[in-house]
Amino acid sequence: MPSAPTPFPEPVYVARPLLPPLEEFVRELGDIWSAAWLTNNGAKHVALEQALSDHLRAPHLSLFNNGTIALIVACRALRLAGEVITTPFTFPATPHVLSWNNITPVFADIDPVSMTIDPAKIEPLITARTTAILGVHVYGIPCQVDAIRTIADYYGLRVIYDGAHAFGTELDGQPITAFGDVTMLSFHATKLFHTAEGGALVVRDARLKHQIDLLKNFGIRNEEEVVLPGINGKMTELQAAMGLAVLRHIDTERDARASIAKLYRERLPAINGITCADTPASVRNSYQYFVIRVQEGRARKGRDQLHDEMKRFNIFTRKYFYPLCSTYSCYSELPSAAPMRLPNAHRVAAQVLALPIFGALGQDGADRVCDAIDFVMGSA
Ligand code: T4K
Repeated sequence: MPSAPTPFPEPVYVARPLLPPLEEFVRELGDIWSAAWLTNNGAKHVALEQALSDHLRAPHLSLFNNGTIALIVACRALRLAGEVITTPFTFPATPHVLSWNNITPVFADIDPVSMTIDPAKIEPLITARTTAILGVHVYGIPCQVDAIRTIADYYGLRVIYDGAHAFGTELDGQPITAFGDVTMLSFHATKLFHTAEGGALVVRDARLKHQIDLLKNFGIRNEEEVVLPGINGKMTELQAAMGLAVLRHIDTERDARASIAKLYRERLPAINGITCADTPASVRNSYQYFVIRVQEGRARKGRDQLHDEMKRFNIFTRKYFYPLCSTYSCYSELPSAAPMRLPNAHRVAAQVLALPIFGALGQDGADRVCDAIDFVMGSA
């Protein structure tokens, strides 16, 4: 039997924030100190909103303090109510934003390959109370946007996309934010592009952006008029400064992640029972996550065992997204949450494992992750 690979000296997580050179961040902070302006649409906020609009080819983009608040505001701006059809295979924030708007999430099963909401499962769930479809571009893999649009148009529904993982994703050369009425992006520290905490909404017209900008600032139109029951969703100048510094480095980070993903794809399918979640050829990958699927029965060990045994090598993989949102106690009593209605989601959630993917891991680090997986899956 081959000897066990050497553990990493420090813990290796699935994500590690892209930290720009400290002096670049300090330079940005210097401007903030000079201006004595810390939040409420300051110069850094204005500069980042413009820079991201250009970078993402998203003319109507509105910054937020985090992606979850952004999504809550998106539901408000579109005046959603009643029921919204969504996926159970996602981070808790997705159904929770519906609950925060007094909307009932209705779970539809996912496509077993793309792992995004299955359009064929949406239509039977539409009722007189349905107001929208909330899809998630999970791991940056786009939803079936054309099929979803066709259903939405036929039934007069709105379409929102949770694009928390889809920064820079493109579909057939078009930015992913071009699809749907609203797309949310997350700029959390663990994301390819980040502002420590942060997010954005991208919409299709200036009128809706104006409405969203009001909603994220308490509904204040001017010193004497409050026109909507808004919330505080504002991004601070410190967050925006981080974003401006990070944005200068994300192309290099993307390239480094692309090399790691290539290496994983070359090595891992050789291990029995492991397949790599892949983005279709028509898609520009966000390189936000690298996810494998462990097929019980074909592999010598199951997903959970692999996850646990990797810790021995100081590698901390994550079961994104297990457990399914439909199994949380706050949702499990919903008729749409019954496991028999969501067979693909249950199967996929039991198979997925997110591996470390961040530039600083390097080719050598990625090789060592593969060695560890190989060893765990090959050993008794
Ligand atoms: N929709 C979807 C589909 C999402 O995935 C998310 C967030 C949202 C909506 C909501 O967007 P935001 O409101 O967050 O903008 C992490 C992130 O906190 C969360 O933003 C993200 N999705 C989710 C997939 O991952 P946790 O609970 O797994 O975080 P945590 O603290 O365990 O961090 C993950 C790994 O990253 C750790 O193993 C260590 C490493 N890490 C983390 C932080 C914070 C670092 O190395 N440095 C750090 O600063 O949720």
